[in-house]
Amino acid sequence: MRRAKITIIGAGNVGATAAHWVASKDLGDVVLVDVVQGVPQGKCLDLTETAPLEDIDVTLVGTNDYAETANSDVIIVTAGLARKPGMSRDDLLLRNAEVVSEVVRSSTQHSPDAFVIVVTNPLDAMCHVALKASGFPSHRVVGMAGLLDSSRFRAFIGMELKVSVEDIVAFVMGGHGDQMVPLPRLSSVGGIPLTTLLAPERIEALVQRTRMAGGEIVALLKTGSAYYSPSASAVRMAAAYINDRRRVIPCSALLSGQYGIDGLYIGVPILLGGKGVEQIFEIELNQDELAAMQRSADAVGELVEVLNKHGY
Ligand code: TXD
Repeated sequence: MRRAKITIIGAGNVGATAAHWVASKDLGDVVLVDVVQGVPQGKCLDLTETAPLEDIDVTLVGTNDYAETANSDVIIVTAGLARKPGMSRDDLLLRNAEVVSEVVRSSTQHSPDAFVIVVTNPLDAMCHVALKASGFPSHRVVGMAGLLDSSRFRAFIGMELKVSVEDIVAFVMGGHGDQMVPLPRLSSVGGIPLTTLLAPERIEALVQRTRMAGGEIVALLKTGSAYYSPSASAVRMAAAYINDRRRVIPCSALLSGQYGIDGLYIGVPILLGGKGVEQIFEIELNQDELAAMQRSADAVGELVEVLNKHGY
């Protein structure tokens, strides 16, 4: 059987760590691409030299040439600038649109059947850029954000209740940014509603921390943004596709009327399997939650308008 081939574009913190997760999970062969000469090659060589220690057989190739990515099953897009302290995700918009457009066009030419996972910020807007640059159907272009945001929410609930994160389901929808929509009402611990386990003000504090979790790490690191959990989330999504896991997870997907939103990428629960986005779940939201989704969609819509004006 042919091994899965996973192209990761951007050999920075998220991209290189994603390569590490792919290798450590033996998920498939990796091609790591960057504009910077030597860095993807050096990082892949270093990872290759861990293979004897970790007892893994994956091949890792670092390159600056998209020809090497040909016939990839999955393309993970992390190329771009990371947020600096004080910089909003939206400041990155046009700079990263240029990068994402270029790298998606170059990579999808060589892998016309690939599943594209966008990681670069501002996330939901970059999904639009990737969709257009690839010309792919929308079920093969998704964004990674909700899985990370819900993992952060789960981690914070676990820390608060001192219980295993394994038993925690935390629900986060909406755009990736300050407008995300964590839903405590649909979150639970071992099947017990979160709202019966914690006081409303504690839940609100955890929700706020989840909203600001990316910024919390930027403020601590000072020279970059989070990368362990973002890369792990992207690789989980790649695994769901490659192994046809049919997982139900939040991802940024193109909506066509669900939640009253049409033609915008936004975080929603999807069924992620071997065909990509196989279903978008439209769950019942109360009025406040729907309004929060709409605010989130408006924020994404504004960015998409700017992108459209600039030809992306
Ligand atoms: O939840 C999420 N979606 C995110 C998104 C969570 C964390 C990080 N998120 C975003 O991912 C972040 O805001 C950035 O937009 C990307 C990548 O973050 P990372 O921390 O990996 O940034 P780095 O370390 O600066 O790496 C970016 C790499 C770097 O090696 C550049 O040389 C490369 O991208 N780069 C390119 N590669 C190929 N082609 C082009 N044109 C290019 N431009 C830059």
